[in-house]
Amino acid sequence: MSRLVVVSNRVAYLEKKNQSGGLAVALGDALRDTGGLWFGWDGTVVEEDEPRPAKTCQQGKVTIATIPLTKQDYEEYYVGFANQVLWPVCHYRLDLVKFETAYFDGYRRVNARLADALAPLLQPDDIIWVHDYHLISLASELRSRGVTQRIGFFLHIPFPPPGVLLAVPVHQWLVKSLFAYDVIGFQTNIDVLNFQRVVAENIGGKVLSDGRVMAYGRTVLARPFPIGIDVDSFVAMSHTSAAEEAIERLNRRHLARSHIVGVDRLDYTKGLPERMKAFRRLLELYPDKQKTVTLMQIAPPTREDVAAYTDIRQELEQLSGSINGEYGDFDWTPVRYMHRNVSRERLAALFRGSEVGLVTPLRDGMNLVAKEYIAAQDENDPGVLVLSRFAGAAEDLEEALIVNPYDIDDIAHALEQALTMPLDERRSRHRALFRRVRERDAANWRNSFLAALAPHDQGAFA
Ligand code: ADQ
Repeated sequence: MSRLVVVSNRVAYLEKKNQSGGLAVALGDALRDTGGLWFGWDGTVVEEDEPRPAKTCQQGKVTIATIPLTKQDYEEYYVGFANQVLWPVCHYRLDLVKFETAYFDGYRRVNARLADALAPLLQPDDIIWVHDYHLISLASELRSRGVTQRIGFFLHIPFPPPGVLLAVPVHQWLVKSLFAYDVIGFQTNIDVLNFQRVVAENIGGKVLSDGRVMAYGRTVLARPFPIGIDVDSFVAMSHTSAAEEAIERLNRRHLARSHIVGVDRLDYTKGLPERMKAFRRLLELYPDKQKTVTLMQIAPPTREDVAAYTDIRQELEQLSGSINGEYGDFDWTPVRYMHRNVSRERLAALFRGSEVGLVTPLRDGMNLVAKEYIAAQDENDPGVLVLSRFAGAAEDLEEALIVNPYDIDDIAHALEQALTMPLDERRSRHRALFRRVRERDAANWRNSFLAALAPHDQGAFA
């Protein structure tokens, strides 16, 4: 029986409950069930630059193996190439790309180092599942160290169309690196089509009718595997007595007001300034909403070493301050804006206690918050999801109110529609959405990816 080896940039410690970040949440859920090895960076930055073996520890059925990064690695690989080249490019933000040769060298160096530390831990029957844009070249590094096991890659963020990807000077190298995997998983059909276009139009490869792609002498499977959430545990969390109490407190504190909730990492891709402007527009266009509705936005800061992230923090503080100054009253604060991580139980309660879930990224691989909001609702009196058409989740969740996140008026009208939607319509939309969220849950995502990756004579994992 095969052992599952998961590799991601950051390894999340499974006992930590209130982490933000979709990857940590989704992988924590997946590994807790199957067990196996989870390998990656431990999140620390050290001064010295000497090769060191991975440190391991056991958490339940999962062995965690980690290495630190040096300061130079952190700056060039993580802050540089991963977060100032790949992240903005994959989110179609060429204006924010800062390509430097040193960043690219750092990226290759760290992937090689990770391969050096991982290769000795591998067993012949392992199945290796690599996650996300930090580790595109890990498989080719492992292959050059003699690793022949099946290796799959899942991209959690969007894959851009050729016109955007080609702006990265090393785009050919990136695509070639992907061909060292056996299975390449994307979130949506659009991402797969973008990848197929690059293969067919830019690198002289071929797309086969069964979804496989051929180039560089290899044939690999490239398919969508839309990520989901652990529905049952989220439903259970939103129904605990602590959740009921939190909802009651929320309602008591805010009298008979409706709540709109947004929960995102503080990232320029999440459309946060546009969202606040849309809320202001709602109050402007529909004055009857003044004093009756509150926007609660939770946005813990991330990647504060990248300038674009500090800029957005300032912008949001100014916006929420100015909306509260303009519209607030002694007994009403229109925008409540918080920068911290919140426990998952509390989040579930907040989602359940809010009449509208507002999820308006400018571009997002999937967006798990949209799915969590649906899972947390009371089916007899559910809230309404307002969702960006540019979130991967919109491919599936078509009964949400789908908006253009760049169009402030469109969002404001959708908010009004959500706040006044009759109960029957809310219930029927929620029923359809909940069915979809359940069908495509975390277990389905993991099982279908691993079934595609497993050697053909095996299906199970030890
Ligand atoms: P993210 O960009 O991090 O993930 P998302 O999918 O919404 O975005 O996941 C965020 C997760 O963190 C959710 O589970 C949410 O509940 C949690 N979270 C957010 N803010 C929090 C807070 N203040 N306190 C506690 N928890 C918080 C990336 C991609 C997404 C893709 C996921 C998974 O950008 O598009 O859906 O990976 O593949």
